[in-house]
Amino acid sequence: MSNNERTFIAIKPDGVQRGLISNILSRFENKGYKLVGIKLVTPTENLLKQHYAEHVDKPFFPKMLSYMMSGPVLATVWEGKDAVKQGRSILGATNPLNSAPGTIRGDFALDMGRNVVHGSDSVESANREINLWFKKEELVDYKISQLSWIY
Ligand code: FUP
Repeated sequence: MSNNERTFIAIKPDGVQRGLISNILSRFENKGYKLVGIKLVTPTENLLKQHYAEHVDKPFFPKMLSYMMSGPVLATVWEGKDAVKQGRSILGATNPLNSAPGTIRGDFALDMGRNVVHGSDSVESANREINLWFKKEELVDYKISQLSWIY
């Protein structure tokens, strides 16, 4: 168990355009996670092909690519206990039909192709995705004293 596990969470173009940034960031802050990286990026095809390497040959990939390139994405990195698993549960299931109310997708999404957010699905993919989207010097290290109420 470590309190400094990191996960990559991205607010996709629909989430940014719909004005959901502050609502989504609040959920991670409220839970007790520490923001250690944040930037707006309009992803290139090359970046997305690496990010979604496992999906490049899937039939839905071209549509997903144009959706993901349609505007800025808010790329974030959050740190804290069980960040990857907790991050996935804050997001809700990939398919909004299965995502519970109270989760981000359960509250804001109806369509799998417009599901508002991305979150790493394992510690390994988190490390890979963080390195892909961020340079080392873009990630910060700092202490939040309030965290002693959470841990
Ligand atoms: P996730 O780990 O939640 O990002 O989900 P997946 O890796 O299974 O899928 C990646 C993205 O592909 C999802 F956000 C939605 C999209 N997708 C489709 O648009 N259609 C599909 O049939 C499957 C996935």
